[in-house]
Amino acid sequence: MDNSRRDFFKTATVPALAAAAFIGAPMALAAAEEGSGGALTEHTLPDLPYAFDALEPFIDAKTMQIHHDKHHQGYVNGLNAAEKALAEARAKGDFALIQHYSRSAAFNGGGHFLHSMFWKVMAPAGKGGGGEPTGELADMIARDFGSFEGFKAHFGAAAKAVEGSGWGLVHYRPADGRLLVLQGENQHKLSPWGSMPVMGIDVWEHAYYLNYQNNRAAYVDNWWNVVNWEQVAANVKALQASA
Ligand code: MN3
Repeated sequence: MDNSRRDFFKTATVPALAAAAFIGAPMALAAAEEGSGGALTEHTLPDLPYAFDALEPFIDAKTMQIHHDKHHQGYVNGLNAAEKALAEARAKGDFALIQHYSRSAAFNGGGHFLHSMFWKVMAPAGKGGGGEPTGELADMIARDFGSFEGFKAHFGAAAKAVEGSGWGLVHYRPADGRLLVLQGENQHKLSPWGSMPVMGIDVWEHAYYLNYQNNRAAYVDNWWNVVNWEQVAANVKALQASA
């Protein structure tokens, strides 16, 4: 191997994607070792930006602790394992388990991405959480959904009606600069290409069952009290800036 190629393997770094900054999920791209199958990113669990009990009474401390420390950590571990297995498959030229690890990377990657966003688009009620969006975000919502009340009705209905485990989501679509309300199943299904999440509510049972049991609708209705609209607006701005 010539020296320039060797230097590439030792020093190559790739600028962080806009999505990484926008979500705030900690990750570090390591330089690729020769023969390793390519660079690996180490994903790590982000800290919660508030205490476990900060969202009470709307989301209880025990749910937040288990959700962040156990469920989200599980997706981080699963994503790291899947990406490592895919690199090992490339190194060996053995793709016998390609379907398994591709699916696992999508599921766990979706879980890590969406939970990293979820913690940040919430804040304690009355201290950054709740109320209504203002400024440009308020104008976009009125333009794209008719009114804030229309948006809330659409989003709430979508979140309540997700079949099984999933998410109510708001995406930003750079091609026409508008917001979309979507349903997501599991951590990765039903999402169209070409748009990015800027806001979402986790409606897996692990997100609400201790406090609300089977009453997902009450959890979704109460969630408006902890939405951090400033963060949602910042997520939209970050995507507009990177488009
Ligand atoms: Mn969850």
